[in-house]
Amino acid sequence: MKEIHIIGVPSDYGQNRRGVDMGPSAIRYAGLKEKLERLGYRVRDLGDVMVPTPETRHIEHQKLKYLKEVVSVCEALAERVRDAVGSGYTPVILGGDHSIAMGSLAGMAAAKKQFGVIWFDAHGDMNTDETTPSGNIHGMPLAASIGIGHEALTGLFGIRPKVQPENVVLVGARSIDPPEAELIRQSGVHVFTMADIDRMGMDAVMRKAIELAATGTDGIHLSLDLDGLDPMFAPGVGTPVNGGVTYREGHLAMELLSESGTLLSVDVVEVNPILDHRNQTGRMAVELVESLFGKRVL
Ligand code: Z70
Ligand code: MN
Ligand code: MN
Ligand code: MN
Repeated sequence: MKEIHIIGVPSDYGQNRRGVDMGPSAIRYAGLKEKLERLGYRVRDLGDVMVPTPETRHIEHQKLKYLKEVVSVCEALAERVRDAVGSGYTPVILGGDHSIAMGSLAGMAAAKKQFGVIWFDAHGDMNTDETTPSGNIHGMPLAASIGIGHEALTGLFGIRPKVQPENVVLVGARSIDPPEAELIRQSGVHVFTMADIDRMGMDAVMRKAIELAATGTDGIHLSLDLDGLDPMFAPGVGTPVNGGVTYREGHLAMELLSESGTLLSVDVVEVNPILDHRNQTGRMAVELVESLFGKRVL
């Protein structure tokens, strides 16, 4: 069985609400390492990527807040991911806000010829510095990773694009800004909204998503934004959006991806312990990762 490497990225530079920087702690505290070991894996925790303290920094760019810090954190993460995957390990990356996924995907692009991405999220994360309503870079990482947006983000780690849009699938979308919707339509990424999940069922959606992300690639990176789940099950996120994926649909999605045998790497992002209730969202994150790595009832 493959060895798992845990990498923490305690960064909240991609959004303005402090608290997601404590995500890696909350997820570790919920027993991530022990529970993966119980499933039979060798697990190494590599600790955290260095993240500068926000109180020592200031915003230079209103449409790309904390650009320098986001880029430096992502490049440091990219090196760790490239080295882990290059040595045959499976990285489990703990955010932090979703901007860190640009680093995960940069590292994957450096290690693999071609890979697919399943982007589990209430949001599209397909804004650019020209469409952003907030200036928060966590609303931009998917666009940047397929080569759309400011060159400081699209050219991160010297690779552009990180992933081909035809191998990218959004799952759980229900909150998209109008100009962002236009970019999504033009980009060629695949989208299964909550309405699609209601109509088709999670089983059919995930089977299709896995096929789209895996076709012609070496495997799949899962980018798991906890706000994709309904706030009933994951209240500790910066931007809760009603009408999300249920507890059971979430586990089913992880089980199907696990059974496909295509998983290369995963990031778990946007867990905010300050907004959470007794670490419910941190525990949910660990449960989903257990299903993703093969935990079953019987
Ligand atoms: C909005 C923006 C967002 C969370 C991504 C929201 C972005 N579309 N929020 N992830 N939690 O500001 O770009
Ligand atoms: Mn996101
Ligand atoms: Mn989101
Ligand atoms: Mn957020």
